[in-house]
This record gives sequence, C-alpha cells and structure tokens, in this order.
Amino acid sequence: MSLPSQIPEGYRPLDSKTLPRYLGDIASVREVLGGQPDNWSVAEVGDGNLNLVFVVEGPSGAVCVKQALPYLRLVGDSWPLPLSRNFIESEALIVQGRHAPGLVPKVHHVEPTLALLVMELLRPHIIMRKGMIAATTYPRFAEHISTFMARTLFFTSDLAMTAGAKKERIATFCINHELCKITEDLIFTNPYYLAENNRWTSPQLDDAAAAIRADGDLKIAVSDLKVRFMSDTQALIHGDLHTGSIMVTDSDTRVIDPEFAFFGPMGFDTGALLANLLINYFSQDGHATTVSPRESYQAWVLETADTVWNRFHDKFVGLWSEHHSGDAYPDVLFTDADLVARVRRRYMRKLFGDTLSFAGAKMIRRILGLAHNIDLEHIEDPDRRAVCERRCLHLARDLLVNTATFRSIEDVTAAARAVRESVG
Ligand code: SR1
Ligand code: MG
Repeated sequence: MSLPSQIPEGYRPLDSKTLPRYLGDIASVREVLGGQPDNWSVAEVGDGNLNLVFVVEGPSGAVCVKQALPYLRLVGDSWPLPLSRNFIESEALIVQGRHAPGLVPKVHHVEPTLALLVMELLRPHIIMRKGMIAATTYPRFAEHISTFMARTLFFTSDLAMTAGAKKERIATFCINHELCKITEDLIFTNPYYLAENNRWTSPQLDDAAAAIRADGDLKIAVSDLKVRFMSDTQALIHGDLHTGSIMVTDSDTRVIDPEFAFFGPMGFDTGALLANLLINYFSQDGHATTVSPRESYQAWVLETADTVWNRFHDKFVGLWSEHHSGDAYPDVLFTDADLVARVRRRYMRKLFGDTLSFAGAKMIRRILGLAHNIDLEHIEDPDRRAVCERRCLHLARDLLVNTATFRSIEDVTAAARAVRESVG
C-alpha cells in the first residue's frame, strides 16, 4: 500500500453522520454490519490522547473505526501530528497478527487518505488498566502477553530475518520518526528538566521532582537509554505497550494501538509492560479501602510480573532454538552447543537489563511528565497519591541507575515490596 504524505487531499475527519455513508461503500464492512447504512448506529468513544475512535453497530455485527487527527487530541491543534501513524498502526497490526495470531484485533479495512482503519470490535473486552484499577485479575494474561512479546519481537529481529528483508521493513517504519520524537522528548528528556508541559502532584512531590532534575547519574543513565532508543533497530516494537494498549476478558487478551511502532530496542516493549504493572502495584495503596483491601491484588500483580518475564524468556529462547533463520549469530560460527547456550544467555541478560532500564524511565515519565496514568491519577487525595508516586520514583531510579544489581525478575518484585514497606 502506498502512503500519502502530510495531509492528503481528500482527508477529512468523519463524524457520526458521514461515517456510515463512507463505510457503506466497503463490501467487507457491509458484510460484517449487515442491513443498510441508514440503520447503523455510531458512537465516538475515543478517550486516548491522539485519535477519534468510533463504534459502529449494524443488525449483524459491529466494527471499531479509528481515525487519526492531524493534531494531538490531548493538547489541541497547537501540537500537529502526522496522519501516517494510522498507516503505521495498520502495518504493525498486520505483522503482529501474522506472528501472534489471535492476540491483536483483525483488520477489516485500511484507508490511508482518510488515515482511517476499520477493525474488529473487541467485545466484551475492557482496557486492562481500567480492570486493574478495579482490582480484577486476569488468569490468562501472563501466558498471552508473554507469547505476544516473544513472537512479535523474535520474528522481526535479526535472529529470524535476513539483513536485507529486515532493512526493507525498517525503511517502511522509519516514517514514524515524529512519533518516535514524542517518545524521545516525553520519556527520555522532559522529566529531567523544567519542560513546559511537565506536571506532578504538587507541592507534595516538589522535592522528589527537583531531586530527579539534579541527579547526574540518572541523567547519564536515561540519556544513554535515549541513544539506544534512537539507534538500535533490534526488532519491530509496539512502541507503547502499556496496560492502556491491552484489552482483556477473563480468557482473552488483545494488544491494540501500535501507532508508535518502529524498529527499536526490544526492551522498550518488555520494559513498558513491566513499568505499568509496577505502577499499578504501587497505586493500589491509594485505591484500598476497608471494604476493598488490595493486598492480595498487589500480590497477584507482582506474581504476574514475575510470570510474564519468565515465560517471555523461555518462549523467546525456545523460538531461537527452533526458528533461527536470520543473519545474526550464524550457524557456521555457532556449531558448539556450549557456545550457543553462552551467547543466548548473554543476549537474554542484556535484554533483561534493557527491560529494567526502560521500565524505570517509563515509570518516571508517568509521574513527572506530560501524560500520566489513571492508575495514579484516579487517586483523589493528593497526599495518598504522592505516597504511591514517591515509591514508584524510588524504585524507578534504582532500576535505571543500579540496573546490574537486579539479577532476576524476582529481585525486582522483591525490591518493589521492600520499597512499599520502607518509603512513605
Ligand atoms: C503526546 S502523546 C502522550 C502519550 O500518549 C501515548 O499513549 C504515548 O504513551 C505518548 O507518549
Ligand atoms: Mg495509544
């Protein structure tokens, strides 16, 4: 599919009146919805930072329509954004759907001129973050998300792809550099100086925010990480893999919203997920009440973090031993089983360290930067919220600066428990 540049002629944001007429001309969508466009109901349900999202229902079924706006919804038209992110999302969903079938929504239709994507409506799924705030456990989640991460990252890396094929895919996703720049600024730069859009729970966290802005070791660690993010094309990453980008039921898990996708370091995805589990863990103390104590839920969250990493590790290594068809670590050099085991251990140790470092950066940005998480934001009492946030910041700094002291995921979750006991 060819991609239009800037705002294509013919682009217009659709609404509940114009959308059914547009969808009525697409056979695959008509087939899902049934009946006539005049009878379809449309609701705009977008509550994210960037796009319009519609649910369209007909007599036989329903679809989800996502349309990019040429500016950041969170801030307004003073912050322009490329429409091409919608094309990136559709390309990423197609690749992820191929490597991790059943773990992303099905794509029905892609329309680059309108920056619009028609997808399977996920029902009765809810955004995982919302379920976690309500202390709902998801028994299949660790199994599903570890499969998603292992398969999408492995099969788009040099372990599975030839150098030429991978570079061609890198070229497709390179156009997403403006969304990468958002990440580079919001995650790796802005929380570490007084950037215009930063915010935090004030005055409670003024001292912690100032300490982070004055922390030289932290600035070096996060800036090294930014270089990795900008220059390491390790695999096709989702690019925004937090619990708001995951929809769940008791038995099903789907990863949505890969509009930040590009070829970057794998640890950015595995770290995003870990960060968001840890943020939720710390936030539960702000949601606990006598009728809804959260200790057992917190135990589930940390257990999930352990299981996700351990299963991801084992699945990734399993894929490597079964499907190694890329140009990295050529078989002609690795004929000895001990050497193969050694190089895999080394690779996975590095990926684990990256995961922790990126997790630390992601936790800090959600507390001191522009875009926060409702896990913490929905804690109404600012004093209670600040206690949870201070604990997050404490662990996050340790993950970023003292990464090598964590030898296993169990070390990380033990440190989370210890921080919760000791920082207040
Ligand atoms: C300016 S967009 C803010 C954030 O929303 C998305 O979910 C990404 O995390 C981005 O950094
Ligand atoms: Mg998003």
